[in-house]
Amino acid sequence: PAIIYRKDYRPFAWLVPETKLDFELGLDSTKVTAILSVEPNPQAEASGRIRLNGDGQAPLSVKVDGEAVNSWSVDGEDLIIPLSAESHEIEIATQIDPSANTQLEGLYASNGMLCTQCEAEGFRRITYFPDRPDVLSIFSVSMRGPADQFPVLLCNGNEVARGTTDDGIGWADWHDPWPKPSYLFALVAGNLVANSGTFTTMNGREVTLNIWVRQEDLSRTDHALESLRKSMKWDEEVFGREYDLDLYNIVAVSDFNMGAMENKGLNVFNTKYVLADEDTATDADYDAIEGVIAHEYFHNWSGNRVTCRDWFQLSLKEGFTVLRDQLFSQDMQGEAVKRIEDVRILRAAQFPEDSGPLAHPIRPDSYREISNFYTATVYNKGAEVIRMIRTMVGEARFRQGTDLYFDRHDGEAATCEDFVKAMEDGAEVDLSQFRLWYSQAGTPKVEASLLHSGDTTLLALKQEVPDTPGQSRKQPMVVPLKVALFDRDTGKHSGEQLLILDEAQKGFNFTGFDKPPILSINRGFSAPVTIQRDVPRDDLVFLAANDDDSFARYEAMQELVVGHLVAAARDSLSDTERTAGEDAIAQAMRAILADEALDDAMRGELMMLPSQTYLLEQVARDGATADPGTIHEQREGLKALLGARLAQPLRDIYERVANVPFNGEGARGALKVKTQVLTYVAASDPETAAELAARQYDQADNMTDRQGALMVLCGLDHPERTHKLLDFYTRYRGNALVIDKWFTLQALSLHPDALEHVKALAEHPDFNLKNPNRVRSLYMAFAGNPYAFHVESGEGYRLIADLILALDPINPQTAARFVPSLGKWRKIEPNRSELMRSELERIREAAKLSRDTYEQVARSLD
Ligand code: B3K
Ligand code: ZN
Repeated sequence: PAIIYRKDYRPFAWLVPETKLDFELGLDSTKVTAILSVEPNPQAEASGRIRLNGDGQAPLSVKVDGEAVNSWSVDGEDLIIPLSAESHEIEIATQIDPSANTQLEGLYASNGMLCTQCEAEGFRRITYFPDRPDVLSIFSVSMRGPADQFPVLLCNGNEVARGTTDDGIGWADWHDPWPKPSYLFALVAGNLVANSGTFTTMNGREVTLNIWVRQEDLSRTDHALESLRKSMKWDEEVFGREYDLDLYNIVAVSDFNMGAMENKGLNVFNTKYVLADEDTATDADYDAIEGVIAHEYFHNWSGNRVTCRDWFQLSLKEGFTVLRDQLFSQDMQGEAVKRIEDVRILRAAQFPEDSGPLAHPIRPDSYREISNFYTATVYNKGAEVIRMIRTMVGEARFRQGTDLYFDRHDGEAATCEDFVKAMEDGAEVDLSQFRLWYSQAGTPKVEASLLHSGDTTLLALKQEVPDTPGQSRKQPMVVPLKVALFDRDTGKHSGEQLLILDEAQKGFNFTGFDKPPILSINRGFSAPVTIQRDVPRDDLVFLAANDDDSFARYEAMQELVVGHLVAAARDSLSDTERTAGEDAIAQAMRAILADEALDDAMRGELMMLPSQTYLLEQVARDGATADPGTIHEQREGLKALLGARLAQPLRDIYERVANVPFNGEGARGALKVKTQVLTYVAASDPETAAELAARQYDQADNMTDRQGALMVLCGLDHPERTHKLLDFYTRYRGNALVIDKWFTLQALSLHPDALEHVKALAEHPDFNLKNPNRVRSLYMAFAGNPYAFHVESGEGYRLIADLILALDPINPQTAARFVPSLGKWRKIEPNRSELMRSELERIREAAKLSRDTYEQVARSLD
């Protein structure tokens, strides 16, 4: 497949001021008539024809200015119509089969309803159109279909009229006053009910809010509705953004390729990010719903009012909107814990991407299939990059920058460069060198060392941006680092400072210390870099107990454990060092358990050991390879050791938190700590853990408790495991989202037979390759279970490769998402590495591979 380059961008030759769409709806056959009013684009080179994108269809008829034309031709999937350089009306009829659309792109059937997904290039599967984000049009839509099947008919914007004919055909006309690109188009037809409410905007506009679901799900929509209201209010207060229609519809569908979609006035959501009640959703589920509802709402400005010029600019809307949703959730859920969670996600998903074969800058230079670039780099690193600007200029100037950006580019399709320029002008800052964050891939490494003499300490910083595919010899970046220096005697620091490292090496002097101070660096994770430093263990123990920056406190604990486990996994620990490391970690953990000033939500974070995936990345640093088996053993060994040594304090704390009533003060933190404690007990004393977990399961009055208990039981070879899994299945049978959890818990488990369990679950009657949530619940969980996925025989790799091959013809976008798990092969020890690589080769050899999967496999093998 052809490679598309950012440098090749040209504006489209035509403008499409208006688009009229007519749908005759049916699950198996929908007829679409599109009327496009077009005129030559004065900003582009004139052309004697118009190219309209299509995908998998043929025109039934083509008319220009009311006259049928036969002179059209097809080039690849596109339709080419000869056209003189003046205004015209083009009318095209097509017919599609939504039931046969298993890719879930374009118009498709789900559970008897019809819905759409158009970003990035799905609209061309509905009708021929210039399907690119820089062509903005005003859409009017008419639709009709059997009223009993589709009593609710929704589209973007406002409903103009609706009715039912005598012969039972329901119809509706919709109009969206805001010009938009085709990727924001949406249509929904089905038997749905709404949880409705209102929101009054800061200028007094009353907006009707609807959360549309199937009747049986209605009782689980209050949280989504409330989250929407909070998002609308917050965006007014914090970014000055007001909603711009009288209606905001959200529809939940159970077959969906990702989380949700920000279509103008008609968001389509995965049920996973809408439905919640205490019996079926965990605290984490509640938070995720709030975050995704906010994210899609915030897109109304960062994405819809100001959209992207081309798909290389994706981070313009996604990076910025992720930052906006993170800041919102920090305000709703608490800043400290939210920041730690966001960094954990970045490290788990983005760092491996940045150090692997799929590394790309947040603004990529080329792609074959744009769906492959909805990545943690574009989203999460994109958010970090804008967060750094905010850190450097401060909140007030940042707001001046975003105000100018929205004002300057409202109604336009903009670029990342436009955003940076608006920031420079609005926030009054020079971002010339900072722009490198948009073009250079790879996670910068910063080396920090302290040199002390007299009363002066020199902090020496060195940075290096590693080579990535297609990019070597990189320029030094602008790295904003928040630091504080703790006085060894008083245990205090005299204020946090922001240091800007913008050269390959730079030194900073601090005076007034009799002894070498203790360095707290990259506080709040002010820059998305890895810090490398030689630091005395005792300093980390001190910071883990005392740092006043919550993130830095968490980080000190992580650094302590990572340093120890990486050395252990590399087999480079002497017996004395091993003992010293274990003692230090146990001492730090004991202090965390005992700290009465600490709230439990934060305690739960501090108790969490670095994941095996993160450890693997650290072991495989600088071209080394890692043995996942050893990492697993060492990490489990440490857990068992801590569980045994801290048995009493762990039991005490378990009893305390177990008595905090659900929904009472501090309940969320208590629930988190409770399950954390169980994971340590499970490693050191499985029999006691099974007993505690079984009781926690039985007494649970909420899903957080129940799922936590079942998670622990799933890892144990104990009869309670079987009992509770059966109970859970029976209790929640028929509730797809909870049954997804049932699959996931087994696929993610530490049980020695997890791989066998996954193979059996793939044959379970509830398993279904056509439903992305179900596929992810089993196989994404499995691919993220390092112990089971990396079994020495290579069977785990084969399982994922077989899945990719089976899923690719059904849903290529979802299939391609599994490739990166095998693409890690260069970081793994030689035997396993060879097995992984040969599975990738087997996939590449397959007869008919989608563009999605082909691109990911080819890049992974390069
Ligand atoms: N913009 C959509 C993602 C579309 C993915 C297309 N493959 C959801 C979001 O980021 O809000
Ligand atoms: Zn988004």
